[in-house]
Amino acid sequence: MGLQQSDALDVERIREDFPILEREVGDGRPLVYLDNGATTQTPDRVVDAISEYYRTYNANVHRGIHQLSQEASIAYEEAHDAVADFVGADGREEIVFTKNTTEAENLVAYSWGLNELGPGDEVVLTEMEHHSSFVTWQQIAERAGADVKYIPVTDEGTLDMDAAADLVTDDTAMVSAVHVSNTLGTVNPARELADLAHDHDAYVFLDGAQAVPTRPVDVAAIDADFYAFSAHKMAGPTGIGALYGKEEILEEMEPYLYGGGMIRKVSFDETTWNDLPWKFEAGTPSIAQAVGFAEAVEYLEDIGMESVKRHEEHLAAYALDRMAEFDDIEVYGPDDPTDRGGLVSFNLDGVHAHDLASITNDHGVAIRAGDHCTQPLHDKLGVAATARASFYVYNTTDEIDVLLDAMDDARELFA
Ligand code: C6P
Repeated sequence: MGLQQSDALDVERIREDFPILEREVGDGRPLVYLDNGATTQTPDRVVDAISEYYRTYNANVHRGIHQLSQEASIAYEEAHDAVADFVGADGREEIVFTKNTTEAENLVAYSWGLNELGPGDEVVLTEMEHHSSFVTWQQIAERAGADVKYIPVTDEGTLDMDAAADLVTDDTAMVSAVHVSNTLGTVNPARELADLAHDHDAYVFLDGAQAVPTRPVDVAAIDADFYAFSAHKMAGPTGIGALYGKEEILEEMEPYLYGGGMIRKVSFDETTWNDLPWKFEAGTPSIAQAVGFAEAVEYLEDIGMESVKRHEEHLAAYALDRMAEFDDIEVYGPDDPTDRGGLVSFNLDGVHAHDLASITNDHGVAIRAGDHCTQPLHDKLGVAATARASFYVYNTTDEIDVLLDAMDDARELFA
């Protein structure tokens, strides 16, 4: 396949890092992987780092005096440093490794929310939240007797910040918002949301699951109190994600899970907690995954996150342009590609998104179809499902053309 280069990245070179992209699928078509919003592919050097861990220094961390345990502990701790550095946190104390973004949301909702929220308090979400934030805060607020409000999404697919200014009041205890929407692609004004929350002495939690993989993120510049993301959406392994939290807030919070590793001293009468971030990392953690996470972060740093962002915008702009050629394609989210992450959700007239994804699959094209874990947003859009193409560093405009060609087939089949 001739590769269309963006001026931002040497895509042809990058593709060599991902042998999976050489696969053929279906009836012998080259794989066109456009489901990166769900999970990205993993470059060889991340797989190699995990493999090297298992082959040469596999041991439990923070428990052993022996050399392998020391080596594993150092790698595990340094992985926190690498991730902290990547998002502009002050240090490892502010980075808690979790299973994924979802667990990071639950950690804060259970540990902070259940203890701090009560009747009269309000949690402000957005209508475009992923279920990981939506359901978690909805349930914890209900258990705590607090109310939940939603910042509306405008017809352009952006947050209605005028409405937000009215919704966030002195009763607000938490504003929890997605940074980049996994459905609309909208890039929300993270700093503005943080300032709004802080003006009312509330905390802000930003869901960066789609943001950290695709653009430079600086949690200090945003002034986020909490910020969450998953390694598997940023060239890293599954099974690990990160919660950033301001050190002084994490210090004050109760542990989320109890057990080994998170304690300082246990007696028959009382237990005291370990230092940050270990206070929030009970039990044997995901050590190999942490090693892979750190390698993924270094891989992305080597590419450069500004370049990743420009490449994502380039592909989103191309996809939006190509789709605009057809009257029967409805695209959801902002028109301006610089206002977007590198993903496009859409529907083809008369073809259910699931059927469309099945037909594109026959062409080797992997896209996602469904509600993308944003059912309330889909209700608001008035559709049960959308199809979604989401891009990463190895994708090309040629691949977007393959998707559009596959959609021609769908038109013919359903005509
Ligand atoms: N979105 C998608 O295809 P986890 O599963 O915990 O790693 O990430 C959850 C999550 C939270 N917030 C946003 C904005 C997300 O996009 C996701 C994961 C996937 O869109 C799976 S539903």
